[in-house]
Amino acid sequence: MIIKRASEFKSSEITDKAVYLKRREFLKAAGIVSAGAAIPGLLAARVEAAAQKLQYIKNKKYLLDESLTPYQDVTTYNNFYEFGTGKADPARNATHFKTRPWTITVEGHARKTGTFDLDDIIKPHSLEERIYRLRCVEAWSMVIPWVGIPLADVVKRLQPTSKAKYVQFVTLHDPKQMPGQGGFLGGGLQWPYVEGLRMDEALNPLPLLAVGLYGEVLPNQNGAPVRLVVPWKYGFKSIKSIVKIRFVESQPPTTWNLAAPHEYGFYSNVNPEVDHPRWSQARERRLGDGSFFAPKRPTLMFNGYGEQVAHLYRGMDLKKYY
Ligand SMILES: Nc1nc2c(c(=O)[nH]1)N[C@H]1C(S)=C(S)[C@@H](COP(=O)(O)O)O[C@H]1N2
Ligand SMILES: [Mo]
Repeated sequence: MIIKRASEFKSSEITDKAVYLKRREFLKAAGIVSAGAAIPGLLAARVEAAAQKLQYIKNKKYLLDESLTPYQDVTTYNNFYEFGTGKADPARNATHFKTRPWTITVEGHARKTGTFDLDDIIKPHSLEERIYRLRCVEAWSMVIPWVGIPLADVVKRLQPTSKAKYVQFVTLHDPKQMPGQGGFLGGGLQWPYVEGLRMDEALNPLPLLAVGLYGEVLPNQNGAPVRLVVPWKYGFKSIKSIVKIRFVESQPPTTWNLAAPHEYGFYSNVNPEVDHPRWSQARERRLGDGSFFAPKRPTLMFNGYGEQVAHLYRGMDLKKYY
């Protein structure tokens, strides 16, 4: 008990400090030097947007005794192919992405279907913060204080029927705003980006529908205004800028599985024992750990969330269902 309390205290302290440091870093990065320096209109607008605070409670059940990945790394090294395939592209190309008004359309086997305003799906007063690892299939990982609500709460409220065996998620399709959807800039993926979870995975307490990180509204490059965070699966399951939730009977198609079925399966559970055909998944580089050449750390089964999710896959051959 004492240990638990000590770690709770530590983590919340880290969060606050990181937010503080991050803002200083942002100001530095934006070239805003010191008092008296004139702030050009555009930069001032970006500072304001980045500082849009959220109201939330810290969920002390979801803390980690690991350092948080600095805000700077979390928001400048991204995968969001709608804005380009380079890690720096999303931060550069998503600055003018329009995230309000935003609706989510619910379709398929559920009692509550239709188009809802984002604030009706995720009530602003019900937000919580959870610190989760997220590991990209490309063997880098991050530790982030996410702000959102459990996906399971939303799913239950929409009242899926017994025919709903899977939940599919769809990203916005808007090539005018998302240059990657227009041509080769998006790496040849099929649009819109789609993802899915089995119903019992969607009802597990871990997955979050996130609207923020580090206590603030999600930066566009991180999937604003709402994205999934499924911490025991490779990062590509954590679909960004969601506009549609569908309750379906059979396993839905998913973007990376469509693009390269031998490399990316439907389940995509983090598993150090099942290598990607072109590289090992046994170790990972933690963003913000220093240089690219800093020692890698071992990847944990289910990204360290086995206690909460291993039962979902009991009896399944995880080499076959990768
Ligand atoms: N719509 C959409 N969602 C996406 C992606 C994408 O290209 N498009 N990339 C995925 C991948 S591969 C990862 S690792 C995470 C990265 O999230 P982050 O940029 O917040 O770190 O987003 C995922 N969600
Ligand atoms: Mo990823």
